Amino acid sequence: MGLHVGAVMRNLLASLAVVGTWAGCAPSAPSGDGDADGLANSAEAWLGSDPADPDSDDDGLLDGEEVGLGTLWLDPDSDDDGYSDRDEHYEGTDPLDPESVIYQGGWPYYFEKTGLKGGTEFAVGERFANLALVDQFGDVVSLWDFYNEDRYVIFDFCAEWPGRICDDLSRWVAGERGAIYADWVAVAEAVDVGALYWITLLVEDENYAPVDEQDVVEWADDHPHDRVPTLADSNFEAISFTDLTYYPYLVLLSPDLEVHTISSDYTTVLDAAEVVLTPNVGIR
Ligand SMILES: [Ca+2]
Ligand SMILES: [Ca+2]
Ligand SMILES: [Ca+2]
Ligand SMILES: [Ca+2]
Repeated sequence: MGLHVGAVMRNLLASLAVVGTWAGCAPSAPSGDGDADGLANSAEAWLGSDPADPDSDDDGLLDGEEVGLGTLWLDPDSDDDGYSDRDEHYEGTDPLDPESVIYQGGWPYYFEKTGLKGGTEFAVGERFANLALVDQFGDVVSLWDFYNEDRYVIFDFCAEWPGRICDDLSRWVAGERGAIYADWVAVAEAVDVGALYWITLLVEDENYAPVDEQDVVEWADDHPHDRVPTLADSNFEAISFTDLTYYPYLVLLSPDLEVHTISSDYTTVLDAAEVVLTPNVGIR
């Protein structure tokens, strides 16, 4: 449908361009393109876009670009799949097909991440490294895509071999709310509603060997949660960055992905998460 509408619009704009030529305006650029978005003011009047705003829907694509691409110039996410037209165009997914997405898991995407600094040192107040790790859908996930305005992030470094603790923790996040984690119910609820990002980084399998992509598929199947990416730290990139040696190990990050709390005791990190979440949980 979107493609069809786009084609109709392109034909219509071609007609308008002809009208502009008849009116004696400059033939090289759209006549009277006050906001320099590639559309004549007369075309914008017809399309309903803002002749004084080059990007009427603020998605990062000019009104004229959107007409060319066939995307909606008054809707930043033409196919309602959660990824903006600009982000999809940039990443090469189809902005007119909701089945074509940047991450099949629906994880966030941060267009400006290449402008972020840091990521070279693991310490409180320093930004975590921008590693690219494969998730349970086989997508390569950039950690800096989780950069945001108001949601804290927990990295849960896990291995299959320690037996119950990593397993229990992931089961708890997935919804098996056992008594041992009752103190941090606000943390689990925040993950459920998307007020806190929980990212499981699976590092070693039951034989102490690096996990492969099948291991994260199975871990995610055994501990299913729609909002939790399970990433394969197959080359020990993440665990080496942190210099950690045991599991489970939680790291709390602030929304700008700077390390907020490190502790050898994962319950200390859950406590810290509870504290930073309390205002958000209270008002939602
Ligand atoms: Ca405009
Ligand atoms: Ca736009
Ligand atoms: Ca989209
Ligand atoms: Ca899409």
